[in-house]
Amino acid sequence: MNPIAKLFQSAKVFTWDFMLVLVNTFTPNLKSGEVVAQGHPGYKGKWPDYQPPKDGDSRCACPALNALANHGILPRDGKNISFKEMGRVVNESYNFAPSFCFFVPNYSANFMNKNYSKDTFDLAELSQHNAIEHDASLTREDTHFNADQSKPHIPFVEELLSYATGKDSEGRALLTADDIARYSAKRRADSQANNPEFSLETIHKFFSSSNNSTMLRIFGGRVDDLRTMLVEERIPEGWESVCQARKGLTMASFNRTAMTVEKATTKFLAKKD
Ligand code: HEM
Ligand SMILES: *[C@@H]1O[C@H](CO)[C@@H](O)[C@H](O)[C@H]1NC(C)=O
Ligand SMILES: *[C@@H]1O[C@H](CO)[C@@H](O)[C@H](O)[C@H]1NC(C)=O
Ligand SMILES: *[C@@H]1O[C@H](CO)[C@@H](O)[C@H](O)[C@H]1NC(C)=O
Ligand SMILES: *[C@@H]1O[C@H](CO)[C@@H](O)[C@H](O)[C@H]1NC(C)=O
Ligand SMILES: *[C@@H]1O[C@H](CO)[C@@H](O)[C@H](O)[C@H]1NC(C)=O
Ligand SMILES: *[C@@H]1O[C@H](CO)[C@@H](O)[C@H](O)[C@H]1NC(C)=O
Ligand SMILES: CC(=O)N[C@H]1CO[C@H](CO)[C@@H](O)[C@@H]1O
Repeated sequence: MNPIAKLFQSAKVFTWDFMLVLVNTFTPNLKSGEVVAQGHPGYKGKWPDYQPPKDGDSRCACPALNALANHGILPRDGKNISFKEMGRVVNESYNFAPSFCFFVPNYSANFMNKNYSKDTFDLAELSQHNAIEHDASLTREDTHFNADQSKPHIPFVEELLSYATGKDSEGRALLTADDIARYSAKRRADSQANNPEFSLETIHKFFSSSNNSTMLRIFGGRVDDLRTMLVEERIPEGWESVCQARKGLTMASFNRTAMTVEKATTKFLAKKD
């Protein structure tokens, strides 16, 4: 079976996700300012206080999860987190659909050989190489060059943001799917050329494009907000997810963006040879 089809073989989660797609289609979107529900951190753009990680705190290769710990929405030390808690806060803070927020933590529990319902983990455990974490990332050096995946590599982030060609109605810079794909193609070509241990299996290409597609679907590609998120791993003041679907960003909808970016990346890579 092809690896992406295999990843999605869980019929139960898929049926659930599809029902959420229908609910999203037939219900009005959430209003601006109400994407985070009342009573939760981030309601009306008021995020709890940001503190960068201290020595000994646990962080991972995911900027969005690190940011939740930096704001104290996940434990500030990044330790002893339950899989359910991770799913819940991703749902509440970023408006990912509950199907996604079960599926990815459950997938993570499996690669850590842990039990989804009763075990806990430290953020650093999410960075296991070639589980979800992979080579040619947009914000991290390859594990071969830097075993510490907990911090962004700022030159990559700045270079990525410099690829932005879009503009919003107020003239602010926007990263488009094609911009991300162009930079991604560059990162893959560089890693392939320079990293003797380079690997990027189909499944990791898909993960990499998924991770990028959150930059579009949750951050709207806005360069200012992405810089804050990717450099400081901080949620900007007043920020809320640009996804206003009532049940959040579904796996199906996310997949469409990921596939678009992946196709464009392949196209840009092909042009280079
Ligand atoms: C649900 C739990 C989540 C898990 C377990 C997770 C895990 C990961 C991991 C392991 C990586 C590193 C992949 C790599 O090597 O590049 C990553 C990257 C990333 N994730 Fe997450 N993530 C989660 C949720 C999110 C959410 C909600 C967002 C956005 C709001 C997000 C945005 C990103 C971005 C932008 C990257 C960077 C990609 C890169 O450097 O190329 N993630 N995530
Ligand atoms: C969650 O992970 C378990 C353990 O691998 C897997 O068997 C199960 O199918 C997953 N649950 C769902 C509903 O996908
Ligand atoms: C981890 O968290 C659980 C509650 O979620 C708590 O019972 C346990 O004592 C904590 N363990 C450590 C080492 O802090
Ligand atoms: C996880 O633990 C629960 C509660 O002890 C148990 O019912 C379940 O079967 C375990 N799941 C797996 C995948 O081992
Ligand atoms: C997204 O970024 C990854 C690195 O995480 C890169 O390898 C992948 O090609 C990118 N996919 C895109 C731009 O869609
Ligand atoms: C990054 O990679 C995988 C694949 O979707 C996922 O587990 C992780 O949550 C991604 N980041 C997302 C979806 O934001
Ligand atoms: C994601 O898209 C691919 C290609 O378009 C498709 O084969 C796959 O079934 C889709 N998966 C989901 C979850 O929609
Ligand atoms: C932001 C938020 O809380 N989103 C959703 C999280 O999951 C619940 C349960 O499905 C939804 O009702 C919320 O809308």
